[in-house]
Amino acid sequence: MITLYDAARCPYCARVRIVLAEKSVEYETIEIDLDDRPAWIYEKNSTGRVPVVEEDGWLLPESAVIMEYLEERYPDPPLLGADPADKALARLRIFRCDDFTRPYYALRRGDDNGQALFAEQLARLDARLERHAWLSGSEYGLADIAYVPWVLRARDRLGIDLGPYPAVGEWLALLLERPAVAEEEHVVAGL
Ligand SMILES: N[C@@H](CCC(=O)N[C@@H](CS)C(=O)NCC(=O)O)C(=O)O
Repeated sequence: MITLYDAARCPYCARVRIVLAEKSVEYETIEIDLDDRPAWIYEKNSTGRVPVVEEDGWLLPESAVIMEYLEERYPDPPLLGADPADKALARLRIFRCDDFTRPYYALRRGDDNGQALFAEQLARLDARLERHAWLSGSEYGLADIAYVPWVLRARDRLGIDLGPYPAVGEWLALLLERPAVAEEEHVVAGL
């Protein structure tokens, strides 16, 4: 049985929750209070961060690595396309996701240019999704899962209007048809 060291409000944990749900993997959750993290969490991950998964004493931190691990460990349904070019592109998007999330955090902190920087990232995402329905290549997959937790939180926690980004709005609507992603909308609503 997999244990997920989790925090409801953490978008990195949300990535892992979505992948586990897509693959119908049973797991137990240990909720970590991010405002008062237990000292033992450093024994699970030297950075003290969540998510971490544990399986029979084996520990794995870092959401992007965990997503790939789960993809290999539970290949069905696949979330990384069969085509090497699609796979590479999805990995590239995940690798560069920080370019999207850094401005999100700048906005959340109330940095002077946070609003403009995040708007620029949303416009880029919109342009990309106008050309291709999915970030992961020809089908929904890990890259879409990697980004959606921040888009949901931007809309529902930071009050960002997605109206000016119609392709992002359509992409999100399609994602929310998936129970694994819809569940995250509920999680965010409860924060
Ligand atoms: N690169 C890590 C980032 C994880 C992360 O920053 N998690 C946050 C919660 S959203 C955390 O544990 N923060 C506690 C801290 O930074 O001390 C990943 O992708 O898993």
